[in-house]
Amino acid sequence: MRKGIVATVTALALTMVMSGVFLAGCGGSGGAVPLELYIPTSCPEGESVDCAISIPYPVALPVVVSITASAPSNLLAAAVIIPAGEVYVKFTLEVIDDLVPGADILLTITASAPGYAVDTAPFTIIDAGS
Ligand SMILES: [Ca+2]
Repeated sequence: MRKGIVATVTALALTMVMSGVFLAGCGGSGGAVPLELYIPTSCPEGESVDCAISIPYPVALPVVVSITASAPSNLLAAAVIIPAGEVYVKFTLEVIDDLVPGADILLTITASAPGYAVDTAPFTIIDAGS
């Protein structure tokens, strides 16, 4: 029943701690703690890409990060969880081939979590031409 291009976020299994690594721009400015979304700039239909989300320092509770797309029909509801005490989680963004030729689609992917500043990244779905 899928229509158009669908991207799904899957595979939450792999986690790692970026010990001692602090990201640029995290200096306290009084604002919310920033999320950092790491995502390739594009992915062809039918393929998947490795992505990650991080926070600047570990916290005592898991951080549930919602992943959304600027065209909601292109991204199934997805959330990734940064485990308690960790600052980093990897996930996979899978772009499903709709088997219909069409133009490439530029999306904005947004990561958000309560108490954190959102992060966004551009992401182009490259049409497979089939
Ligand atoms: Ca297509």
